[in-house]
Amino acid sequence: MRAVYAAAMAAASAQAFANNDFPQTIETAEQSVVVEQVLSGLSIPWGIAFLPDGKALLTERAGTLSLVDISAGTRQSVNGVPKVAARNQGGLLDVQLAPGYGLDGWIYLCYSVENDDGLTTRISRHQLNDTTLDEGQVLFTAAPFMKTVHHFGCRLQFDGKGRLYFGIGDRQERHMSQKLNSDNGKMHRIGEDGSIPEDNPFKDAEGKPTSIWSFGHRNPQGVVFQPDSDKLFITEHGPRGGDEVNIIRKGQNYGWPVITYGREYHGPAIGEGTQKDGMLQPAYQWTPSIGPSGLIFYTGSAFPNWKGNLMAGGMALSYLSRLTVNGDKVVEAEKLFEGKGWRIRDVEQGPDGNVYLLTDNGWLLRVRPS
Ligand SMILES: [Ca+2]
Repeated sequence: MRAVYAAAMAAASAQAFANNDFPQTIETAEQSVVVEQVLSGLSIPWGIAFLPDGKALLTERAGTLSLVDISAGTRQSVNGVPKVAARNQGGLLDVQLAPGYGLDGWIYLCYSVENDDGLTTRISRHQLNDTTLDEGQVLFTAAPFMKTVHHFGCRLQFDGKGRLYFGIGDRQERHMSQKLNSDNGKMHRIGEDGSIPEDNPFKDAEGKPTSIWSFGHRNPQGVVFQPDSDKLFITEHGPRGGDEVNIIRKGQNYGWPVITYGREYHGPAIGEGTQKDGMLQPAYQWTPSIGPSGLIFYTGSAFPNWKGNLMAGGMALSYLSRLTVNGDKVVEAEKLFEGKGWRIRDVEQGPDGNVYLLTDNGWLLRVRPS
């Protein structure tokens, strides 16, 4: 028995060792790829955004923003990052460039902050001078602050028409997702300057529009527009099972916690089943949960067979989910890099058309054609 155990451990550690060797050539359904390590030693890298000069900004959840020289494989710390509350799932989360970055220079950050009432998610924008961020402008602070340390959202996506979209999780108070009097459990839409668009679907008690764009969400993560359509795709974390891809439509209810394909972590069903009138169905659902993170539509020319596919990072099941979309449905799914043990926290397409991954091992990886 002991010998069997020792052999199993040796095999496991040999595999783990092999998984840490780069570059690696990996066969996938469509083609052979090479995975290279650009950076290692990061602490829960959470988001990456490529600058026009080919460098990138990279967040680590504990609160560090770095300027990465991708070709040299080096990074410099950026000063002036807002103070974040790095507690459990909270901390410095996403980074995005304004669509007009080349002209206006705005860099958007999303992170958790704390006061006496608890924590919440905040978005601000800043100018980067050399390696220092200015004080910037706070654009959005989700209400209310809460003592829980989970389900903050928050990935940022622009539509290129002056609007910024992002999700805020239910903060583990699931009833909030169905009520329009809090920001939790919602997708939001604000102006690039933080203003609330007049044509948003819901009004507050005083008749003013709110930032809420859709509701009934558990913990939205990836947010991306489909190229050549106006469809907004998101991923969200289910409970045990029932992680979802949703196509977001203005003012609609996505069901949580009334309908879900997931269950309580201790086993029982949640809510009223999987379908209900007035609540939209997901375009796809993962059971068991993959723990989706960053999300892109691949548009590059480096991988012609992946063009137009959704790619969702998976943390719980440690693979990159490549999804073929047809209309409003996901019709095919491939598990890329399964069995490697890479918890994939973010996925981005580089200006070179290669695919970049952030993993909880503390790596920035480049995936290129072999
Ligand atoms: Ca749902």
